[in-house]
Amino acid sequence: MNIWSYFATNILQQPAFMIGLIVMLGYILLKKPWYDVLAGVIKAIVGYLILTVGSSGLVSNFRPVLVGLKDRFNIDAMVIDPYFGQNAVTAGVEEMFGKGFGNAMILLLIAFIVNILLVRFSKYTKLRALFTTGHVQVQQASTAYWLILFACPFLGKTDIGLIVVMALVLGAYWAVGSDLTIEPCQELTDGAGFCLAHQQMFGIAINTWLAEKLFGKKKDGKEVKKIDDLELPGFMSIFNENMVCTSILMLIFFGAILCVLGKDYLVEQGFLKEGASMLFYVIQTCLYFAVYLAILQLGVRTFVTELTASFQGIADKLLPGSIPGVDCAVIYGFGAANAVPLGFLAGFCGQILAIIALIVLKSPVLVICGFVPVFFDNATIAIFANEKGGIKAALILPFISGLCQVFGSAIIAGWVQMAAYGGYLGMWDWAVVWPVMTAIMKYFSYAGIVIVVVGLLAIPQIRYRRNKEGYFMVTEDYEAYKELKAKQAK
Ligand code: ASC
Repeated sequence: MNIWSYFATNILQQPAFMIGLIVMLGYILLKKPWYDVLAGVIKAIVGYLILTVGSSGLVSNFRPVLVGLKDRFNIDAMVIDPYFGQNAVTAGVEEMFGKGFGNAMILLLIAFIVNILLVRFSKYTKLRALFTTGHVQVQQASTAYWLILFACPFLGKTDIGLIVVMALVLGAYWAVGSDLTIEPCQELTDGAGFCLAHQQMFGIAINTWLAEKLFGKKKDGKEVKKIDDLELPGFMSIFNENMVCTSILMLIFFGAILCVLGKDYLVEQGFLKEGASMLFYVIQTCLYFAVYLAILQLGVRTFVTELTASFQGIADKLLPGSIPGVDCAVIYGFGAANAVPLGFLAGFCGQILAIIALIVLKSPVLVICGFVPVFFDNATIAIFANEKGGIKAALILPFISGLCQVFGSAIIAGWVQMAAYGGYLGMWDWAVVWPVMTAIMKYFSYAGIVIVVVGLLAIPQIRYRRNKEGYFMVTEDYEAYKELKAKQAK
């Protein structure tokens, strides 16, 4: 148990070291000389840590701005954000269910083993993706722990039975969800060899599909207009450059919110020094958005090639046909860079509209936007939507996603009573997919658990049967897959 918990806290839950371990293992299996292994591991860990500086910089800089709205106007609302959700579980699970939080971490380990086994037996399960984003797994294990305890109180008699059932559900969700992102990621990155293991995996699959179906190639064969095809006239052309575009959009958007919060509030909270210039504080804070995005992209460039090159060793020897699932921010290094700020803003409009609707409808649960769902989900969805359906899809689908995040979270967190503890995870899959799974388990009890697990595991089977030839080719030989797709399209 001690070894497990040492491994869990220091490696499994720290994606940088988890990725480092995977790279080391992969290169050793490829029989690389020791110095190549060492260099690869260092680049992978440093690259991932750079990515973390970017993403946590964004979170720590902009979360207080959004949450500030709640304090400033004294709204009693729950924040939809993974960290607030995590705090809510830690604070409430004992009181609600009489079960300690420690079990949630054992759940994480067993669910991860379920994921590995499902991929190991890909011949039968048709699952190809390994989850590597441990910090996200911690948040999801906590929330799943609560949701399943709520849905299936009858499981609670023995801890072992409870955890095993939970691990089956969660492990299947991890394996099936990340697997769903394989084709969208491979097509977007031209076969870079990774997929996403995050909190909007079903969201990516569904929105990519919708983008193609609703906004994709027209009947007359004309290509759709993507963000990068947009030729803006005159002074607007400066928006073509990502850094300029992000900076200006964020200056307008966060600048307005900071002004609404007001100088007094900012000084009171310690964000702004007494007597400092408000104007330059606003400018600097907002421009940091572009700074952290640039850092994030540097991190991606540093570690992705190491990870995917070394993973070949694991795919050859240990987990045939598999690829690693990584943080959603990795995709910001690919696709149209301007989809990131645009998706964020579109998603934010959706969330605000939904929040206004909750207020008007006098919902018992009010919601405040958290930075992580509004940014990381919607920017990610926009990148995929733009690729398949162009700029319209990249604006409309994240907007709808913003509505789903708020309404879905309000409904589920109100129902399972997590709202009372101030937060809910709030990311796409957890606002849309998990509420449905929770409801099925709640109303059909044991049969519900079976429906959920079998239903999840049926997804890759159906997808495999629809494209037997290309299914494993997409991870094993992307060039051949492209040829096959071109042939199929004719
Ligand atoms: C999350 C979460 C984060 C971010 C990060 C995005 O869900 O907990 O810290 O998204 O992973 O890069």
